[in-house]
Amino acid sequence: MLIKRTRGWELPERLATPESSYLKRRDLVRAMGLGAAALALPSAVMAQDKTAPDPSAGLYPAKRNDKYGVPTPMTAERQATTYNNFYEFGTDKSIWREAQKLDVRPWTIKVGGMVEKPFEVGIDDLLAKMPLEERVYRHRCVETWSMIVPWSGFPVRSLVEFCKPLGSAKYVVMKTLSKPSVMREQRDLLYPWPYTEGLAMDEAMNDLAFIATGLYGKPIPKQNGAPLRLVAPWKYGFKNVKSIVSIDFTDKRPVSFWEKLQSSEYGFWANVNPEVPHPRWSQATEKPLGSDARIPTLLYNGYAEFVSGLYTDRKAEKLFI
Ligand SMILES: Nc1nc2c(c(=O)[nH]1)N[C@H]1C(S)=C(S)[C@@H](COP(=O)(O)O)O[C@H]1N2
Ligand SMILES: [Mo]
Repeated sequence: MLIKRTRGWELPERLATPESSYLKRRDLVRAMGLGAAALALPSAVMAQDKTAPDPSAGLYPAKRNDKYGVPTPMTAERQATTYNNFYEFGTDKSIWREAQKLDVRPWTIKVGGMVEKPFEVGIDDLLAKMPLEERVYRHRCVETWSMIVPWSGFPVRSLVEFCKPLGSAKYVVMKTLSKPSVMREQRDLLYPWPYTEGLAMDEAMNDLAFIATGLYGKPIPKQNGAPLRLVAPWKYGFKNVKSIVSIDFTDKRPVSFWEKLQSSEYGFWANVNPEVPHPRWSQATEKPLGSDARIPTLLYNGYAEFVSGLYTDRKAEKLFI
């Protein structure tokens, strides 16, 4: 236990694994003669649909909503679906294949806490009730890689209204599935599983806050958080909890997964700000997946006009960590 405990200190370092070292690792795998499968990535990703057809496949592509802009250039699908953070399946970026072991049907979401009446809902029943649309959003990981992808899904606001929270609720808390038999990293009890994230109610009701159930006009791949994940594009990527199984309303601010591990580096608000460095690296620029050149990072990840009003009365908070 004591030896493992030091790993806790190493975690934030591993979180920051740059894309370049991941790519080098892949070159190495290829050089060792194991690369054929790695080279056939896109078809392998698509192959999952053939064995178990996704009952929601017919819902996509959804009509695009361009009210919040359509940033360019779009990241290649192959990049966004083979370079991922999903620690439940492993701590490096190449977990997409391991994540195929996740069963996403049946999938039940539990709604509880400060609501009129707790209930459960299956993902396909939920999808039938929600107003599906596509949005092209920027995504900015705290590690400084970024992407621009077309999510399909529905506003968090629609989900909140469906859950009927009490007026006294101040936060919505979402958690990832617990399943150590499949999510092997969950056997490492030094992490505060299950992955937990939350938004203040006014953030959740903001137009931009989104639940993604699709990606690139298809059901969302497992590695990207199937069958539903949060997308709050003005915040660092770690807020965007994947493979959600519970939604709770509370009047106490939740402590999220990364905040529990290292609260000096990862906080509750986690809004993107190029002028506020991470304690160990600058946040001024970012590297789009698939590109060699770094580009400037934008305040609130380019979404200030939609969200800065949320924070005018919260200036005393650590808004950008
Ligand atoms: N359950 C869970 N959700 C998670 C993570 C994780 O490790 N586990 N990683 C987060 C981080 S750090 C980022 S940047 C995004 C990555 O999403 P993507 O793999 O779809 O690009 O997922 C977020 N959601
Ligand atoms: Mo991230």
